[in-house]
Amino acid sequence: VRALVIGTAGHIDHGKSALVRALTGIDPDRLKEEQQRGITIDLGFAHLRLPDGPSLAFIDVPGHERFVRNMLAGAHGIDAVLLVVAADESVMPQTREHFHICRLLGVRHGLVALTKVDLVDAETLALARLELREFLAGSFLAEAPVLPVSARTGAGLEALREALGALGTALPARPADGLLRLPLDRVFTLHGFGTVVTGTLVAGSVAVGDELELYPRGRRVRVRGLQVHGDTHARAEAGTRVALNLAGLDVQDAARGDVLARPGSLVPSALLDVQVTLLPGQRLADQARVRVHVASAEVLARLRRLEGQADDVGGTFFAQLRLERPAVAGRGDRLILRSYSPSTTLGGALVLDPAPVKQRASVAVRQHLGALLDADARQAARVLLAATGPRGLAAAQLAARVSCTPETLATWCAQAHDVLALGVPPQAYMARAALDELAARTLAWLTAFHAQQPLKAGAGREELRRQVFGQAPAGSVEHVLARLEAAGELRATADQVALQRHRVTLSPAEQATRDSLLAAADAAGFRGLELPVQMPALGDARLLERVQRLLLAEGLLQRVGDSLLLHRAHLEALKLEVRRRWPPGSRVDVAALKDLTGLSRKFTIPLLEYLDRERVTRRAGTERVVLS
Ligand SMILES: Nc1nc2c(ncn2[C@@H]2O[C@H](COP(=O)(O)OP(=O)(O)OP(=O)(O)O)[C@@H](O)[C@H]2O)c(=O)[nH]1
Ligand SMILES: [Mg+2]
Repeated sequence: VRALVIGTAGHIDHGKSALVRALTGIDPDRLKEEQQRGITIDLGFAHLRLPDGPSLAFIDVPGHERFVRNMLAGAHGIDAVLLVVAADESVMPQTREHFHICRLLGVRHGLVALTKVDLVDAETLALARLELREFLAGSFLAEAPVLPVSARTGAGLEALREALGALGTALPARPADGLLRLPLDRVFTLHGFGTVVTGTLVAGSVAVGDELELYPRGRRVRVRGLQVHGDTHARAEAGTRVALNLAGLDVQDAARGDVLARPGSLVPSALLDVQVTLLPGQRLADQARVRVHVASAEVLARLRRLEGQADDVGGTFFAQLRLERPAVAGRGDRLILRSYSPSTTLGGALVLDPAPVKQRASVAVRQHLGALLDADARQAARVLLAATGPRGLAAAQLAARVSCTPETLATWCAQAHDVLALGVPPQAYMARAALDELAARTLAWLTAFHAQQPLKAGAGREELRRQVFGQAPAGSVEHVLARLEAAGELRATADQVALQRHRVTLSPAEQATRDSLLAAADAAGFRGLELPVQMPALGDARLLERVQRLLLAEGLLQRVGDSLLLHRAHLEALKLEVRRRWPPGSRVDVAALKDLTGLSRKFTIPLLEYLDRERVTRRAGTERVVLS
């Protein structure tokens, strides 16, 4: 069944609660104080199942100007507004304020109930109608039905029910595959159950047994039970009012304003990039302290203007909200801004990036925010990746910042030719342009390295990673090196990287030393040269050391054991000979190798260890097994 969440709106005492009760039979004024004083203080809830029609959930809000903050805790998630105007008073201050709030929240649908018609004559009623039409002209309610009703006599209630049913049928269901978000509007204990929370499921779906995270507190909870309008359900989808019984949470550890979502799916942030829309006549200076209503939460913040002048009246501008404590918002959320004291509604804000970096006013920042404003979630992911460059973004971060599931993001990015996913499943994303930049930086860094270290065959891979890929996500270095290698730009081994065109240039003395060292190693056969190479005949110690390192880097000499240097040719020959003599699975021991090489244990043991390392053999007790 299509579920519709309807919020009341209207001036104090105009009959919102009475109308909800007359429609549903449920008194939304549940607090004793409300019943005694005859006013609504906090949100009230009621529901109505129309025969063959949608299921209607009502969120009844207080009209008193002092309780607008409570109204906001419920108004953020509504599908449609029921604007209640008493025929005897017509449009009043909170009629205006609530209506403005609905517009700023992006509410697109609704009805107008012109109530208390039993108190007025036809002429007054006609006048009220006229005033309302004028008030609503040009707004989303301009064409909405205005239904005369009386909660006292019941007049017009049937027509109102029908109109609500028609509205519910006409509205498309909210997509249930979005990123689960349940902003809490009530937290209480129920005897025998423990902690119960309620809210409007604004996106995604939730089921009994789900592990969720309570944001921004970071607590893990489990859904023990789920109810929709008092009935037990196994799951609920976006657009419904839900009550969850939570395991692992004390009632004092949650509050209105907290948000339940999948673990790791949201990023609490004290910064929000927004586009502010001021109400006519309002102004907001740079650094003004404001109350920000983010879904059911209220947070104090400083507003940093990113464009326009402080004394501009009304209008729209980019800004960054610097919250006094972190909140979780979604991209595309609409916030309400109210003045710090006295609290009046100044305007609204559209969230462009719920977890940005600190921004200062500049042309570049305005362009960036302009691009985010025009983008859908998929394009927004690109814009954010372009802005972070070689740092890339962790998959969970990016998904949270564009408010989609990691799975959806992975699908989009797999299709995008300009985005690279790193890891399976993707752990991070980068713009391909940033990879080009990293590739260029790698080549430049290697060029400089070779110029400084002409005798080194290559640079350490780890050093390259540290110097060039320091901030880049894991996996990006492998990706860039593989690409450059495929393009014939460089050669890379497990721990060394060099430009393809790099050749070690040796002085005549170095060249001579290189030749004699290689010749000596060749002559030494399996026995090798002992380290440190002490052969004054080959040249001075530092020269020798340098050339030896070079030959090691080139792979022409290799280390065996702690102190032997062998010529690569002999080691290759040894491997071949072992394989020739002993088929895979044969057992080889020190004696057999002594026989093959004609050398003592001192040499054969390191040689066997070398063969193990090269995976020619594998140690098995005191022997070796030859591998295939
Ligand atoms: N005669 C008449 N009185 C009504 C009607 N609807 C409500 N009232 C009365 O108007 C008063 C206010 O009604 P509520 O429903 O509490 O008004 P409200 O808009 O919910 O007020 P707040 O929640 O405090 O903003 C009550 O005394 C109601 O009995 C109606 O249709 N006709
Ligand atoms: Mg009320």
